[in-house]
Amino acid sequence: MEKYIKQRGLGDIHQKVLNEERLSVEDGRRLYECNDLLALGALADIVRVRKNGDNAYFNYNQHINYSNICINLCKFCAFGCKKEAGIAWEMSVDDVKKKIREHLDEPITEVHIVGGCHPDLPLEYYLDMLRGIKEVRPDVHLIAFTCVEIANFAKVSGNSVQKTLELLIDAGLGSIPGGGAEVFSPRIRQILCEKKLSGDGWIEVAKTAHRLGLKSNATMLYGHIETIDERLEHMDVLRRTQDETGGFMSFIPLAFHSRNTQMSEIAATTGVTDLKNIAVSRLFLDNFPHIKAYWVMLGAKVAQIALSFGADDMDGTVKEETITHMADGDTCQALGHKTLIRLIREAGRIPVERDTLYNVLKTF
Ligand code: V47
Repeated sequence: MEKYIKQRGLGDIHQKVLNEERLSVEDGRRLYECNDLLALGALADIVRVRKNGDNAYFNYNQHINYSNICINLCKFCAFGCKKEAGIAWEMSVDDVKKKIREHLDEPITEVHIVGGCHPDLPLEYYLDMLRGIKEVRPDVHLIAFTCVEIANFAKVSGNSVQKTLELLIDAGLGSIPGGGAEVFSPRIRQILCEKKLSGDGWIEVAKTAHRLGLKSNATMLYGHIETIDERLEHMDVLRRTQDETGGFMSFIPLAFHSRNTQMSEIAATTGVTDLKNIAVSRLFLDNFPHIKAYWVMLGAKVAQIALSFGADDMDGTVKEETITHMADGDTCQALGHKTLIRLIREAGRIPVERDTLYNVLKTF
């Protein structure tokens, strides 16, 4: 394998990986420019094994998208809409509790809650939602509200981000999902989502959360108009933040789905691009414990193959997802744990059921 990687001109990067030396942005660029996927996979696999052995994680989770009403109306999003739009919805706390009750007979350990940036729902609504879920299912971990939503709650309620987070934690918030990061580049944000919280703002919320003891994830939306340098810049900001706080658990590259968005002319990402983003992120983000291949966006087959390209996590059972599916993602709404276990086993990995914070619950 060493000879093979050397022949692809990546011998020096291979040496750095073996020595556990940090890769530079220039190294990252060379990795993205390399079209030998197997060489990239072999390199990324070294880091995956070092960090996670042969474990590949999944969890039993349920997604709840409580409202799609959003003031940002990002060009890449088919989910968010104005209050007046025919497709707008807003669940009451009772509706959310009903969704939780629907799955009470299943061993769900995590509820993942995300919505749009609503113009006027009061902070009390979100606090009641967390408390309400805990009433129905006290043991469940609540990974809820992206950094962008949390900044919006702070703005609408007039509280600081720190105070907002403290109130959410009191109400049952357990950790923060990685959405809303998109690509931090101001150029991209100006073109795609100018109303959205800036990259700096997103990082500030994540840092505040980490200071309060919360763990969080980070995403990157790729496959639209971003350049390779913008992807690397995004990951570099995350890597520096992680050096400072250590609060990130996993990085999740999200493949852009263009249908029903204002960018519907953009073709779907290819398998090569998907696997490259998994492999390069595994190599570049040396201080992130986990790289997640989110099957909802990658499709179960590519997500399974991603386990040989640096990923060690497939996310979970999900149950019902609307963000990708409104952009016509063609994966199903839920995967049974048996399917996840089979996908992981056939990839040659050990299926490990985890909780949100990556504590091992069961090894299969
Ligand atoms: O913030 C929106 C992205 C994110 C589209 O933390 C789109 O474990 C593709 O962040 N095509 C929400 N992506 C999903 C998310 C997530 C998913 C799974 C696990 C975790 C985690 C986080 O989806 C949004 C946005 O970045 N998104 N529209 C689209 N058309």
